[in-house]
Amino acid sequence: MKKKILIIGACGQIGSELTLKLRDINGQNSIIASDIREGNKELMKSGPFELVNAIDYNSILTIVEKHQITEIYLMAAMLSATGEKFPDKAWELNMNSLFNVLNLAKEGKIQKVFWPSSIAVFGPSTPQENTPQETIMEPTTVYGISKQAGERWCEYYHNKYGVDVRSIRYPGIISWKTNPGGGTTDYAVEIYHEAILNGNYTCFLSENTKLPMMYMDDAIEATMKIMDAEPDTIKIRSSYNLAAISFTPKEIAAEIKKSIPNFQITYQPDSRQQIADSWPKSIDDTKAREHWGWKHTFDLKKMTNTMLENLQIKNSKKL
Ligand code: AKB
Repeated sequence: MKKKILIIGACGQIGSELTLKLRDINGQNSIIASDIREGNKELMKSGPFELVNAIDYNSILTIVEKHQITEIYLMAAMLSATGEKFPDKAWELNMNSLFNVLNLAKEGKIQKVFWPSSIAVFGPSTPQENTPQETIMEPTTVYGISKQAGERWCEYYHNKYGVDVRSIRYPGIISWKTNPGGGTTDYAVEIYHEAILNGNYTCFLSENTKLPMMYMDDAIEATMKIMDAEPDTIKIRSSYNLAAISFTPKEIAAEIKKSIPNFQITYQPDSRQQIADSWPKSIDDTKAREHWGWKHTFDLKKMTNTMLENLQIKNSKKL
């Protein structure tokens, strides 16, 4: 059967770049983008698009049957900060969308599922440095609770029904094309935009808040790598720890200053500080590296140069 992928949440930060990359590799008609609303021009022009409500099983089923979908990447979710404002909605979206997709796989309507988990599955009682794959997990956000519960359900569907579901725990993802929305790690994207536009940034986390982060290209590479791996190399069916870089707002600001010497940062921590304080500072991702060959390529310096160069070009085109 020919591989045909449906991406749900294709207009979001990760979904939009993942869609474009998968279309480059597999051909535009093999990748069906879908979301609750239309996305940016580049995405909409790049291939087929369907409107879908991720919490409505029948709306997904209709698209699966229409396009003879074999794999689903479920990228729709409400992130940590917005989830705290709308706990019921976050739970409904994050859990029901996952059940819809897992059930499609259980019923044999699709063959493979990618579902992203997050470092938000960890909590204040988790060891914060080099957080192990298996450790205490007591998340304190609705988003984190939904991701942790989701991980258990993924493993359950794999063990009980043989569902081929694969998952990674994304850290904060940094990119210049599409903005993130509603996350605690979003500052690490905003800071580059503000550095280029205004030369200063007021950070909503305190200067020494260290968090695990990753440049988008690495996140996309990891996603494609785990999905292409032979099934027996995927030994963890809940979700894999995944790491690249860890830094604080002070450290990213210092790196930006190397290119923009007058850049100024000030700190006004808000409610997101408490979320950040409950998460790991660095992650041990040995198992992902050993089992399916994960490795990252972007460090803080390379990522900063790439972000600043591309945002300069993007902004000069707007003028
Ligand atoms: C968030 O900040 O909520 C997300 C995440 C770490 O999953 N970027």
